[in-house]
Amino acid sequence: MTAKTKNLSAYAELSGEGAPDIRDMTFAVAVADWNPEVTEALLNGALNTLSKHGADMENNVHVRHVPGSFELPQAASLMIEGLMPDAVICLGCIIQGETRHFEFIAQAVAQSCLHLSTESNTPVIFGVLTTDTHEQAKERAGGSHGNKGDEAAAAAIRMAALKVEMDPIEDDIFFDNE
Ligand code: RBF
Repeated sequence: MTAKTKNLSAYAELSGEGAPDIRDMTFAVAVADWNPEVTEALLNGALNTLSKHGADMENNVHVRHVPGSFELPQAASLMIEGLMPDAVICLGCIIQGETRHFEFIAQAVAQSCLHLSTESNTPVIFGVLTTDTHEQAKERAGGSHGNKGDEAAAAAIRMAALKVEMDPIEDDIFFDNE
């Protein structure tokens, strides 16, 4: 199946990769309130996927809302500093018809998420829909094309597992005095 035809929620299966144990992993989710009916659906998808794969939803999943997608990278940065999560998921919806700055905002947010990811070595997942119309956004937020929130959470799980795998083993810093 090509990326063009694949339902976004199909990426959340994680079966081919072997499902990592995420009970002890911490996830931060930043959600933009612009186009809220879309971003709430993205949030539901992301939370369902984290829960389905075994995240400790009460203790290890932290959700914060921001005004719009432009604020997502700063929210991600603050959450990395404050919570030291294994991954951050940024959720937003930028619709071309609604702003002449569409491309500036979308590119700025994408670049900032990538930059923050590599600078902090904490995966920052770009779960932001960038569509021409509101209808297209709804199709990708629990509609006929699945849910981008599912796909973003699955990407966060895979990258968090990689981060944990590559972290220096903590045991190494403890010395046995005996
Ligand atoms: N934020 C979004 O997440 N998606 C949008 O489609 C969107 N369109 C906007 C259109 C206009 C005219 C303005 C002023 C803001 C828009 N924003 C949108 C909000 C933006 O990301 C940010 O929150 C505000 O510009 C404040 O910095």
